[in-house]
Amino acid sequence: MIATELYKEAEPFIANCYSELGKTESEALDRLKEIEQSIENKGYYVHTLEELRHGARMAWRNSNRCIGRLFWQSLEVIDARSLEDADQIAEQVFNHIKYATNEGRIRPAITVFAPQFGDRQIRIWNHQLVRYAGYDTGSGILGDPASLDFTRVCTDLGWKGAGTAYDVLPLVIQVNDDPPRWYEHPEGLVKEVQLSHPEIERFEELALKWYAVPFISDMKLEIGGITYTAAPFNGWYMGTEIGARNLADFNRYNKLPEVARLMGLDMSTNTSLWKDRALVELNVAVIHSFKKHGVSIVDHHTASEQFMRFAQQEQNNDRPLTGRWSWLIPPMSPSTTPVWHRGFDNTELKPAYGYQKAPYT
Ligand code: HEM
Ligand code: NRG
Repeated sequence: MIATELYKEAEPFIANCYSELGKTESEALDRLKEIEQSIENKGYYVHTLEELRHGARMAWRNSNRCIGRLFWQSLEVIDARSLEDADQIAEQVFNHIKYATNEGRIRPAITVFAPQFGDRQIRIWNHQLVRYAGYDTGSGILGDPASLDFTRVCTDLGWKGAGTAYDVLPLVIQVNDDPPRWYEHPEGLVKEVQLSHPEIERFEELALKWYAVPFISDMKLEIGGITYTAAPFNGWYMGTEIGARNLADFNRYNKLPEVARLMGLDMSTNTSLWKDRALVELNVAVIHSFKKHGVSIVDHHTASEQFMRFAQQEQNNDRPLTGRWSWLIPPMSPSTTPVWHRGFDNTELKPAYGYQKAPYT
């Protein structure tokens, strides 16, 4: 970004950020002078810890596709901007996983690595810090079909999975133009939940499981014109993400037929609604199992109620509420939630989390 553009982005960010933090206008103006000087001398400016912390929280608050935004102020922001070396970055990522997992009492957190500058950037190649591999075996896909491409990348880098349907992919880190480096997660770091059902005893025979924490690691964080290309963040799961998508989609783990068979449903006709009935019990199992093992999770009804409180809270604070309806409605029984019955303005505010091109394509 050229200098004048950078300043143009910094200005509204500092104004909003400082006003939200209860600082005076003269503090904001002083800071903007300093930023202007820094941009003129060096071509960039460096966020204070306070700006980084509040900026990352504002970006969550501005995430139109996120139903979990009520808790935006509780985001823990870990400043890792001083790290330059892939080994150190990997270690910091593993610290994040441990901190956030917290033996199941999940803490929303983001680790922010050094921002992009010119053609220098840090990238985490994984879509999520923890995700299962997918293999094309020639006679069907083993594991998570969503991971096929990235799994091939890992294999080409020299990684070899155990060959189960739930192999945790390695962490892949690239610093600038150096070749990417891969790291196996330390033993015992990745928490997983085995699925059981509160009434259907034989459910365990399906041997389903999922990892405890979603850590998105391929999005960029943009604050005041500065782009953080490596800034993995996590909250906790909404049950339907696992039960109505990851394990249920026909192009993911496709488990509805197995669940329906176990339940003895009539699968010869659509009119038995066997998919719908299997979907409900699979989702019951996900919520039940996470709770049973003390792992934070929210059901889609509670998440929708929390989102409506967030909407009210934004209105009370005279901030515009933005959202993308098609993402905010949960993928099962959406019309039973209040989110279904209203509309949202999908204007994209900044600071923001954004997509970036995969480094391996
Ligand atoms: C998307 C829930 C925390 C930022 C989503 C989605 C759900 C969700 C259900 C839609 C995902 C999908 O359909 O694939 C939650 C819950 C949280 C939480 C229950 C618990 C605290 C966070 C945090 C951040 C965040 C901590 C960032 C600091 C986002 C973003 C998206 C998103 C950027 C869009 C992702 C994309 O476009 O792929 N969230 N979230 N969320 N969330 Fe949250
Ligand atoms: N649907 C994806 C995860 C997307 C983000 N979801 C969250 N984010 N809950 C999946 O793995 O199912 N978060 O930061 O908590």
